[in-house]
Amino acid sequence: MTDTATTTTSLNKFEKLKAEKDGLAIKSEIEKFAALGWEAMNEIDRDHRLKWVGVFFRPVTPGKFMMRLRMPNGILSSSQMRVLAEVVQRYGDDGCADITTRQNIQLRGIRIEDLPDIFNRFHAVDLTTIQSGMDNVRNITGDPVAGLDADELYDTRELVQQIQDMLTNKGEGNPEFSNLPRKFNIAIAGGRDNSVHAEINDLAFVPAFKEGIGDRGQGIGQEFYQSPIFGFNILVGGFFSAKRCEAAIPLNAWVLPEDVVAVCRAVLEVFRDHGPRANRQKSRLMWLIDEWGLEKFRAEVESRLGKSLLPAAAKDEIDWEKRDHIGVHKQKQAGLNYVGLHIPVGRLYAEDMFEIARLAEVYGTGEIRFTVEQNIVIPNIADSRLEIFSTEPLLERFSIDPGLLARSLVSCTGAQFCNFALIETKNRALEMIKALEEDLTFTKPVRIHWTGCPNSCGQPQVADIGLMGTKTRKNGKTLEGVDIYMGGKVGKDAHLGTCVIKGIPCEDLQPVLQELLIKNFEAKLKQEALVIN
Ligand code: SRM
Ligand code: SF4
Repeated sequence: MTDTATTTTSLNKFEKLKAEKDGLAIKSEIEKFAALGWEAMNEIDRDHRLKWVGVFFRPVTPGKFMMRLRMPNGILSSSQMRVLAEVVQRYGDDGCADITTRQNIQLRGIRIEDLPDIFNRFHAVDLTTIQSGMDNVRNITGDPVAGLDADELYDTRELVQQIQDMLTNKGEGNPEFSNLPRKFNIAIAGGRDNSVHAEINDLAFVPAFKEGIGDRGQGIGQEFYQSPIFGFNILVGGFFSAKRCEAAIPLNAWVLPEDVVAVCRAVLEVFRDHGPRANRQKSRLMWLIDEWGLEKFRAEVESRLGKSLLPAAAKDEIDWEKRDHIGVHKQKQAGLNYVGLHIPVGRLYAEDMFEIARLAEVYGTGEIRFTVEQNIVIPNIADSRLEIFSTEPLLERFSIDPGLLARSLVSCTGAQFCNFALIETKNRALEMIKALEEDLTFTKPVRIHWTGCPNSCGQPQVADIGLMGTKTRKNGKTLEGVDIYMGGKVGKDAHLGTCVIKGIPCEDLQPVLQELLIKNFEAKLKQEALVIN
């Protein structure tokens, strides 16, 4: 283990609890906890270690846990969706699920006594929650239309799965990577529109062609290629935290697809063994890169990899505006379509989940995909089935043609379930969008992201308008409020937005947003539109 980790004299609380017992050890104690009940459990196991198996104690709803799955590339089958639906159905009004900003899903209302049964059911359909929380690698994101998009440069599905298998020992748990200094995010872009937000990941791979010289694994410049060959430029160090947000920076390295898994392993080994562990506010990968400088970091990665990395390709292939995948789109397979359903703020109930599984089977091939915008894509729907598909009642709520504001709305969990939240987000976001769409007309989508606290799970920094929960004062009273971010750009030339207005009380937010939308995003008041017409 690391020089930094072992020589730290005052281990923080989390390093201590990891040093006492590896989080994965909890796997063999689930039956015991189920018999014991949540109130009798040791608090450290209950509140922290259970996160290594994706089970999150929720202080806001004690006794009703959240389970975070892993969905490599955001892909699942209808039978997996049905199992997830059965799990939340059991909890009636307490049970629901949320599609996350990492193309993933979380289940709510879970009771500890049901965990052994739930894990058995998951195992039977190849679902895993392993290492989805605490100091582990989060769900690995890939292109949501991988293998479907005629313009894609690389089908990310297999690579994402291979990385997950390596990191989690095929879902069984891998102690090699279960004690990182902090969480870690990995993304692979396969299309031209950077649909994974590569720039906000600790490690990201973006498509790039290398001219002339190639390397098939024996060192630099071993082979000469007449035509450009495909690979990925590597970005490192992107992250958001309450104290600091950074876009990922180029590592000045390019890899062939077949080397991506090895590069992930090498980067993670370097982070695990040298990443700063003393202060949890300063332990994401970028802090190590700051301390060492990019050259030393790159050299250390190469040494773990056992070979040199080629310099980055001069340009990457991210040259499109970002798509949202909502609506009907032709696939590269003749006669087939993928259809994006808008799931308002990603919230699903058991009956929705059963219905989505049914639609995917009846009209598609049973496959379902999640996007980082918390929506769903159903692929492989034949041209001849589109019309009847569009009459399905579920599409009245999960529209394939939502309003221009609603379609890009993203929201983190917020106060309903998250104890970090400074404000309620999801319900408020929905009400606000409804009110704004009632008053305004739009000519283009505007991406509004809500996040309940500075942890930024709802990624306000990538939005056209980002709203970050805060507490603010008005007339001597403390109220729920937001700091407003603007200027986030996604797709090509992605960059982060910044805070432009601070501390607007939520009760005063609607007119402020209205004005921003009119001034900056070509929105018009409906009244005004009527007058002009
Ligand atoms: Fe997050 C912690 C929810 C994506 C940055 N995040 C949490 C916790 C676990 C806090 C907690 O224990 O209550 C939240 C669980 C609430 C709940 O009950 O749902 C939580 N994060 C989420 C999700 C569900 C938001 C959503 O509604 O979609 C996302 C789950 C993704 C997944 O499937 O794994 C989620 N979180 C993110 C992202 C966005 C991303 O990855 O693109 C970020 C910013 C990017 C990043 O991490 O660099 C993010 N979450 C954080 C942080 C700040 C990390 C830091 O370095 O300080 C925390 C707090 C922490 O880790 O200490 C946090
Ligand atoms: Fe919770 Fe804050 Fe993350 Fe929202 S941003 S889910 S409130 S930790």
